[in-house]
Amino acid sequence: MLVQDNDGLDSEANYYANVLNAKDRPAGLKEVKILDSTLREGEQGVGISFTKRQRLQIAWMLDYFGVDFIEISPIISETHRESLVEMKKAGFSAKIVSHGRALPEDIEIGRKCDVEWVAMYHSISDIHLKNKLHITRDEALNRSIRAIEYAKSHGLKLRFTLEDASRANPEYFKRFLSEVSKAGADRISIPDTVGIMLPIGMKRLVENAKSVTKVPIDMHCHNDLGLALANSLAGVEAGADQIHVTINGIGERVGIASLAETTMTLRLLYGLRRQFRYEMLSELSDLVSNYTDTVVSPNAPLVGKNAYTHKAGTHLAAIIQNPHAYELISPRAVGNSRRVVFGELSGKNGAAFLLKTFGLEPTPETSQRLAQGLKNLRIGDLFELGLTDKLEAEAVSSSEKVAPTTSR
Ligand code: HCA
Ligand code: CU
Repeated sequence: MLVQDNDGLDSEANYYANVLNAKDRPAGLKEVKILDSTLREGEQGVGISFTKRQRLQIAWMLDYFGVDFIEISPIISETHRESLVEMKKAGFSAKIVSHGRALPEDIEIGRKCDVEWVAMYHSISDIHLKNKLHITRDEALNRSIRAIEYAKSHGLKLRFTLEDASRANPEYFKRFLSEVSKAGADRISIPDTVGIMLPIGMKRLVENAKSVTKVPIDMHCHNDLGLALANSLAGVEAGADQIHVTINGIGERVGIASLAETTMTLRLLYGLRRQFRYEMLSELSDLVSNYTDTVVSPNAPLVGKNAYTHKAGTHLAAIIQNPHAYELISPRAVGNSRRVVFGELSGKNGAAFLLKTFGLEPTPETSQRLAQGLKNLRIGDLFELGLTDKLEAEAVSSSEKVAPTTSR
């Protein structure tokens, strides 16, 4: 095995980048929690509907992976309610959250399933109040406080979500937050429901929240502009201590931050020392894509098929010496695997590797000729090979025969 340094998680190669990223952040950041909403937000994704068995298996695996909360909405259907009950019976370490509207009847459904935590949401933006709920700001607040009091009077822990918070009037947002906190919310979710925020805006929003409440804050960021993870992290830097994710980032429209990207970024770039089973990430991703009709993009970070596929000969030459030349972390750290594409970009290093794989002894001349031959074919990528540990070892010995390389 070529990788010796903890799969690159603490690679020295990243030193200067880490200085620029200011890796050593305040101790608080080492405490970030993860709420997985694959079974709630995820099921709101197009084409996604799990069976009870699938839900239970996903929950088992998420619990084993190490998330703090698993969210599901028992108000959707009887099978969702039954799934929640089974999840409760399974005795997970993760806490189960029953998600619903800020209405006593929704809270009651969760309560009957014997949950400790309920989550309730209420819109607070003017567009939602006017065009979705047809109520005034005061009515929205009163309704929410009544729901919180109902939950509290039944001894439940509750998270209150200020839906569409990023587009709400800032004064109303603060007033709402402080009232909700006073009424007894145990956590508060500040979602970017339509994915409109920039990281700097999200930081300000959380700072505004922090100026009026001490209740712990969740980040729930939608990915409409591809900024879900960046915005979640900005919120965390401003003091939020939990991020909502789903496997493969699935959810309403284009979804929210993904479990893999979020947990690995926290580990790699923020030095979070949580004991997540990162090596399950690819399996979790495959599981959800198999259970749904959703294909994971080959370009998906960490878990995509191309995340560890190397093509240019110069890259291949470098990674067979030290994979961290072009890989942040080892594929095995996230349960993925390394591949090499052969074709017109292979160069003499790729050609030498290929000769060796086919049982031929590469020399500088034969490698050069094969490289030229691959180029002359003019058909781009020819084929792809999984790079096992054995092949890697052989690759090193073949590259030593071709060295020195002039292309770097
Ligand atoms: C929804 C809205 C929500 C809630 C988020 C949360 C959002 O679909 O119910 O409860 O933290 O994006 O605002 O997903
Ligand atoms: Cu959402």
